[in-house]
Amino acid sequence: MKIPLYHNESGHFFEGNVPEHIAIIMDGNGRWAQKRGLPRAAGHKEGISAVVKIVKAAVKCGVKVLTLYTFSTENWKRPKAEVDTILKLPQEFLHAYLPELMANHVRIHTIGDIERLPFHTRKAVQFAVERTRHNTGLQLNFALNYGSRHEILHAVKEIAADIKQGKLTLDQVDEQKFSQYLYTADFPDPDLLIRTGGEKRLSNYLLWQLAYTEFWFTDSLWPDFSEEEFYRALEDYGQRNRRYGGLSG
Ligand code: V0D
Repeated sequence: MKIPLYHNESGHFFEGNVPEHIAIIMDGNGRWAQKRGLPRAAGHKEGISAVVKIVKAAVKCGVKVLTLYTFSTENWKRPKAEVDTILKLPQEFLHAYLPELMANHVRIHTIGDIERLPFHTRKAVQFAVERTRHNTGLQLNFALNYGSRHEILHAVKEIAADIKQGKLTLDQVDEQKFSQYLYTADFPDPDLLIRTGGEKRLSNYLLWQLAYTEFWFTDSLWPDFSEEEFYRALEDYGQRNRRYGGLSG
């Protein structure tokens, strides 16, 4: 069924099903900077503006959950100076935009192994999670030090430990139970995955959760990704016929 969707101040207007949960791989920040002769870090900073823009657009469209890939377990392999700059971005972002997010009722959460992040990063993020805990609007998840295979292995080990301790039986382990051991336990699976920056791969992102997800790719580098293009992705999603492995229509 098509739900008449949305129109904004610029009169933009379209029909379709709004994805409840959107996951985004925000790729192309470093390349955006290099193309301009700037250090890669400048691209990451520019990426923050795009994050705010897209969060607000998602709020307007009535998206319920937005999960952004901000730092993967593989990103530690980058030059130390770049990693250090990236790990200061949450503070920068929250200092500039937390009041606006509060005004928009956004609730912040993280997925990933945040214990391994520097104290200053963790502190800033945990403060934001705490501040926004009672907000009831868009659920905004930042994947921080996240890797999907690690998440899955971690779940397997926790399940094994619970079975060993008699808290769980092998018979009880089904897909739904397994999902509860993932970082995303509280959220529905993503309906739509957007990847910017031209690459067409998953890069160890939400492997279990993306089983039936629709994918949408663009060559736009993340700092250039616009509200308009975001709406195009939603419009495109709204036209698709999702089958979940079965047949319909
Ligand atoms: C760099 C483009 C916001 C993608 C956006 C530590 C890569 C800018 C956050 C953020 C990053 C995270 C948690 C939070 C509030 C904001 C962020 C990182 C990178 C990795 F509570 N942008 N951002 N975190 N980039």
